[in-house]
Amino acid sequence: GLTVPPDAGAVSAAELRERVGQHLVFSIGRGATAARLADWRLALSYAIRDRIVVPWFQTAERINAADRKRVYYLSMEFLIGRLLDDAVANLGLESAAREAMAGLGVDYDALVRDEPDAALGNGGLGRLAACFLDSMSAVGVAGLGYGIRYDHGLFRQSFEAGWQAEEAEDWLAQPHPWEFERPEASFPIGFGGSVGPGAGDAGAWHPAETVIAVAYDTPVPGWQGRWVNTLRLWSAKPTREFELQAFNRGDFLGAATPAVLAETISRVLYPDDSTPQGRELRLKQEYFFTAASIRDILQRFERRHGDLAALPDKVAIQLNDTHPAIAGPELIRLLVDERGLAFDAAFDIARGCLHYTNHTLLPEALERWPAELLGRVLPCHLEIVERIDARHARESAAAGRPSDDGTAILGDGEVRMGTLAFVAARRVNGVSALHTRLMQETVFGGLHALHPERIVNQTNGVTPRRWLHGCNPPLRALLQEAIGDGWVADLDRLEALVPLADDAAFRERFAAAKRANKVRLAPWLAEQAGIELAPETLLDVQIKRFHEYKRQLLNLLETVALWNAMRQAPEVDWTPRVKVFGGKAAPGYRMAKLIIKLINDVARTVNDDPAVRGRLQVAFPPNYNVSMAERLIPAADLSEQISTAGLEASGTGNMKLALNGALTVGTLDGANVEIRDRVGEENIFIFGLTAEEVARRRAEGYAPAACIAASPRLAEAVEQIASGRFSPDEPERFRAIVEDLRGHDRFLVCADFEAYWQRQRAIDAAWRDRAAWTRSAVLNVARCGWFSSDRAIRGYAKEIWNAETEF
Ligand code: DL6
Repeated sequence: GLTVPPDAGAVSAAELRERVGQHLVFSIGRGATAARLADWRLALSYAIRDRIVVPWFQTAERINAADRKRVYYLSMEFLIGRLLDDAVANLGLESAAREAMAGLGVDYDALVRDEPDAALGNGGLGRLAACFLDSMSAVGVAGLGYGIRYDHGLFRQSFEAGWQAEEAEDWLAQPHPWEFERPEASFPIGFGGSVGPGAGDAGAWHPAETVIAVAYDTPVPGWQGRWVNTLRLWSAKPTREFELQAFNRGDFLGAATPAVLAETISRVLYPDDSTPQGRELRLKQEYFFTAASIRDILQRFERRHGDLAALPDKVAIQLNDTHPAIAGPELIRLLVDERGLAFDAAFDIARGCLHYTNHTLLPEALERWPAELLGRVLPCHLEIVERIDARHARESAAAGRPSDDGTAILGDGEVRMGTLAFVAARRVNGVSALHTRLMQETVFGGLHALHPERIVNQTNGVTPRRWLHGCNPPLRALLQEAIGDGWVADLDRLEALVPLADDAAFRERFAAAKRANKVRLAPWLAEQAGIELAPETLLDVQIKRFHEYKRQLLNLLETVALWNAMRQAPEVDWTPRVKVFGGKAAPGYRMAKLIIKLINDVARTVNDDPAVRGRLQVAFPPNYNVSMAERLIPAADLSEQISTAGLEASGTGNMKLALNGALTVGTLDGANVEIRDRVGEENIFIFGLTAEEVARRRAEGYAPAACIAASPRLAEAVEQIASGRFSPDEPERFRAIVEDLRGHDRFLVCADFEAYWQRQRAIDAAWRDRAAWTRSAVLNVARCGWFSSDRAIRGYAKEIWNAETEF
């Protein structure tokens, strides 16, 4: 029979305190008097981790005993953030942990804040992977995440005279208490070399270079510790640490070279978001973690099962974007070269297991590798890609499709990874209803015609544990009193709040929770950005990666126009606002970095201007990350989701903010559409061109100059930027921005400006009727339960993976 885990959280404060004391001495090697905050944090983390290990084993036992289908989530990025508070909450140990630490004279909150963010991701795609890990444990999917254990995660951002500067991030400088090194779980991974005659036959590939992938496992406890999955991250190690002969010759650098070269592979996360990487190292990273994961998956399967044809019944592999798309060729290679299957049989097995999530339609973000590079780094895989392409062409021809329908994997000397992932997958999904429809109609139109059943939608979601229960204690407490805590594991229960939106007393308490979050934020915002946040001020936030299509520039132009309007009409009773920007730009993305500088220059000008004091302030706290999001989101009143329609695949920040009672100002893009459908048109501020209108405007030959000429406030703002109003020391500084706005404006900032301005003034007015505003905010919370990542994971399990959920 199955062993049911005991209540994992069953530990008293006294017992926990005892365990922390023991870990401090015996795991950290420090006495209480000498212990620093980090020592206490590590000691508590180990004591908490102890509570996870038994349920972790028991989960594995249950999965094995029931021979459950396993789900493998392959992702180049996991943007996890801090783990201590999350683990404590999942185990229901908050009061025990607080009491235990208070008894030891240590402030629990300071300890939580001491933990560095695990920032092994860039943005949405990586954070989605982290939410999905949490939800796979919460609903009880037999899931395992695979990724890379980067020594350095996403860079630390600072501002030097308003310009973004990047510094290496250092999350492993102190011991990382959540992981277990598994030196026995390691695989040699080859690169380069040659393919012997008869490629695709046994042992045909002779790599020139080999590194070892070593596993590090982190347990991922679900809600109430009922189920614990694993995140397995691979680290690159040399096959030989050290060249002793070189050392003996006195060549000390040469002696260390093999280690340095090998370890380079897992050294650093590529900081680029939505831009392709033409770098050989990036390709090696992708193959490195994918190959190690596929071998691990096959090994686990073969320990229990004999017949490889049963692989699709027992294994579902989800490719998070195309970064692990080499999984198809790799799995086929292992089945053909090392297991002796015929190519077609191997292809069918691979296609039975693999699934691919697309996260962007931006042409420049779709991965393509030069065939020459792929052939050099992975010669055997290039040959397999050619065979997959040939088979795809045969299927296409048999279905009567023209041979030049643009769906070939190889073309123009490149390998199109999106096409490869599509062809080798059983299901391909988009991440919002609109995005999925656009996939079918545009980028994957030809492939969709050939395989009309393949593309399905799974709208993104966010974990309610971190993004409501964890980050918003005042609202959590109010919800507990009003509707209990069933919503934490079943977010649809928030609907019970709907009638309370009309209850004035409840609204007052809801508004008080929001106010408490703003009061909590204020000192931090003052310290980070020199801003005074009064609780009655409308807190307007745009927090996300910097990209032109996300249009931080539209928000900034409106800020400048508002500043002008306030100066020109000081007698008007303006609605006071603090605008917060947060986000990083890829280090090589010049335009995004120039926009960051412009925001900082405008912020300085506006914040120094006594004419708008107490009315308009602009804050740009540096180094936006998961922990900063956890601070800002509960306090926000207004959520800026203003991308050019058709370009934001989904968004997840939009869901987090609405779930915490911020109203959205947004375009009909990505999941904004579904947020509107749920919260109701009257509780969201939609503006601007639709995806269809954007396409039409572009097809007609869009000219931004006409939009600028038609809007005196936009013209004034652009002219001020052009003339150096915000950069008197260098009037030409923002020329590239101005020229682009006037001449090209690829993301239709000017076309949407007036609609956005009007919407913002409607928001100013709406803020003045606080009862109505709060009513809308309550309804946003009440109706956003559907955006739980638990719902998304149940959808994947049922409609894509064909896998069971335990809870
Ligand atoms: O699906 C997660 C997330 C979406 O919510 C965002 O809309 C989308 O921009 C983002 N994409 C990426 C990078 N894309 N690539 N490749 O993070 O995915």
